[in-house]
Amino acid sequence: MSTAGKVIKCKAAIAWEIKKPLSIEQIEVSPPKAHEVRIKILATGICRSDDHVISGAFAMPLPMVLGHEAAGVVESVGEGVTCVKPGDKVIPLFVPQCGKCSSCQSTKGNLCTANDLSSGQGLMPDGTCRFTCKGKSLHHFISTSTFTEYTVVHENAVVKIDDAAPLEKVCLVGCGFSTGYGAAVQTAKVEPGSTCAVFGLGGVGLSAVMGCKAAGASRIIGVDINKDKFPKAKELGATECVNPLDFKKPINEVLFDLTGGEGVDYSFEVIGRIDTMTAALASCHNNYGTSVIVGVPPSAAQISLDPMLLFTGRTWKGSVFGGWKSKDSVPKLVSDFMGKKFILDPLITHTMPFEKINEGFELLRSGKSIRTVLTF
Ligand code: PAD
Ligand code: ZN
Ligand code: ZN
Repeated sequence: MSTAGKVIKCKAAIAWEIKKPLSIEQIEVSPPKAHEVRIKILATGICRSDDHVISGAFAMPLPMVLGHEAAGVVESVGEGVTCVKPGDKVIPLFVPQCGKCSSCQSTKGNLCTANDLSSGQGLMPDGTCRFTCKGKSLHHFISTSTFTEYTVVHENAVVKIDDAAPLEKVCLVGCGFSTGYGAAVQTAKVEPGSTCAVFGLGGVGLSAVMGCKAAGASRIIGVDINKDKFPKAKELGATECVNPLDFKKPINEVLFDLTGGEGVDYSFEVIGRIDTMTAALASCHNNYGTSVIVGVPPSAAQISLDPMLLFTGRTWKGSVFGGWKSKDSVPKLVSDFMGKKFILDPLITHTMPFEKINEGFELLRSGKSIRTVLTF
């Protein structure tokens, strides 16, 4: 029996309050309105950005259905949707691509103005919600909301992928892999022979390591306070790893020592802390070094720094979703995965049923997982 046009009752993990476990409950998911798509989610990864909302570091209106790194199948479409049809395998896009705004039209940017990262309203573009639980509306998370059996997204925030793609792997193209890899190959444009430092060796940082390697970097220095992350970083391309806790000196001085007083050509902050953002900037070459902020900054945080760090010529950039224009790039990245141009398996340390979502978050917080993929 078709569910199109009807309200679907299904399970979702709800964040009612910060610093509390997610609660799995039955919710009602409204049919998609015009230019919207309802998706049956089949696999979703747990990313630190979801945890930043739970911890309160990334302030969002609650209650909310979190999750943004996923893959699924289109259940039904609203009026006027032509980009996907029921049955298509798709990836939701936490950075939409409307094709019309200045960033979509420029070759220089990817952060479509239709994104809900900067304003964090937690609503569909028409200002309403498609989820309810016990009579209360639930907010949407950054145009996606994937910790649910069914979600509704705007057509600008979903793209069809290869029918043969394994969803429990390519869900990582929806965030972690593409973000880290793109920060290196696309935002920084790492060149062959260069020296790079990646701060934070989680799922996103390891993907940045892979990007640096693919771009031909000759030295890739992994930086993490959890040395258990080092073996995998080396397996994926890090030429050496350092633990800031092993040194009395600030880590930027350690990196200068390691590079004969030059600093690295490219550094990446993939943690989400302002002290490491400044340390990563200070670690790169004082004249032509480039540092890229990938970690989500804590809401309302301010950075103060010695302007000399920038005056001498360094470049400081941010990178959201690896600088990729999402609709154009996600299907290509999935094809590249299918063509074995990169691997995702080492990033997926755990796969578990959706019901175990809180266990998945505990593994991330304790530093024991890279990516946990939840299946439905
Ligand atoms: P993760 O928690 O798996 O990895 C973070 C790593 O940083 C861990 O290995 C930690 O041990 C390490 N770490 C923590 N504190 C320090 C420290 N002081 N010095 C050195 N290392 C430290 O997270 P993730 O890989 O899922 O995400 C990393 C960040 O990237 C996080 O802030 C997340 O919100 C952000 C992100 N940004 C985008 C984007 O589009 N810019 C997308 C996805 C994730
Ligand atoms: Zn993410
Ligand atoms: Zn746009």
